[in-house]
Amino acid sequence: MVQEDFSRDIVTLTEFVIRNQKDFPYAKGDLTRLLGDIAVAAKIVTREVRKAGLVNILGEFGTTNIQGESQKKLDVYANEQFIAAMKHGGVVAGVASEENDNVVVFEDRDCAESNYVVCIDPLDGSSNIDVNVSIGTIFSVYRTITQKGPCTMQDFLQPGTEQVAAGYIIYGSSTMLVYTTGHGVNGFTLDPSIGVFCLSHPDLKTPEKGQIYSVNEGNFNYFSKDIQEYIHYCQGTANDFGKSYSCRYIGSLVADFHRNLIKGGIYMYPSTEADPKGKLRLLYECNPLAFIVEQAGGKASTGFERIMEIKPEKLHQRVPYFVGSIRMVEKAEELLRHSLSK
Ligand code: AHM
Ligand code: MG
Repeated sequence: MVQEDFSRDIVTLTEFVIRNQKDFPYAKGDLTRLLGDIAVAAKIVTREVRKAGLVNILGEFGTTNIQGESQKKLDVYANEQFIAAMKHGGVVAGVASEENDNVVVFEDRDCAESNYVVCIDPLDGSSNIDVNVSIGTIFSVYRTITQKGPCTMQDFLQPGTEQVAAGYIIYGSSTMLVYTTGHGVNGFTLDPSIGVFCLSHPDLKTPEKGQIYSVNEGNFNYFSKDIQEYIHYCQGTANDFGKSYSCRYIGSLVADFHRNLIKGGIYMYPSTEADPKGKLRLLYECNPLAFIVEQAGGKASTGFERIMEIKPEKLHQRVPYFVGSIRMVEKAEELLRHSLSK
């Protein structure tokens, strides 16, 4: 008799999350459901991103968000898709989104009694939407603190150390979903032929040091002397490699972060005179990527303190951001501290 070989190499996202439910000490099945809902919304957004240019989804929506940034049609579309996916899933009590002034509280019974809230940047890198450059989604999951009834603001204003899961989706030459629950980082690539996220980057670790620095150097003259000094360090040869680093800056945080995570590097969005808090938002940009980078062996800092230890004061709070390979972030911190002590 011929023995059939039914083995296969593919591990799907769903299979992987179920297999690792033991890593997630809370209600079994809820996180599986939540990640599944996020994955479905990511596929819907991928579909729209892939046909952008062919259909009428590029360009301005004609509104601005609370931060005064004009909203693109895809920003608004992605926001609706992710929020709808989480509302229908029934395991999320509310969502804080870059695109909404206030938190969206789900009041129906299933949601109100659920244990999680999500902070999300539904489509990061908006300025790149219209020009066919990689964009992304960033998300962060917290357990609710509010005991009874609908979630409240305090559920969202928790330090990053309280995150129970975080991840991002990159809509690049392929679509990838990368996430952590605090037990390492795993990456899944969407196989478009079967419409399934498949494990492609198991147990991701970021190099301790790299040769890439990512910063908007157009702001150089507005950076403080110590930041300028660090940039000069990156451009010089007095480092472990004896040659200047490469500057790579896409202007899509997810894409810059993802490249540096894999190759080794540092991404910076420091404060400027005009923006003493920098540009990036703590809750749905900095904290989730900080959780991921730390789980991958890297570091995320304001230059002076660990990002994940900041106690948020408001929803759309901004912080200066240095994230990436541990030795590179430490070097930036060293120069910043040094200048402070002068
Ligand atoms: P967004 O959420 O409105 O897209 O803004 C965040 C983006 C990041 O993706 C990117 O790293 C940064 O803003 C780029 O800003 P700048 O154009 O000032 O360099
Ligand atoms: Mg953003």
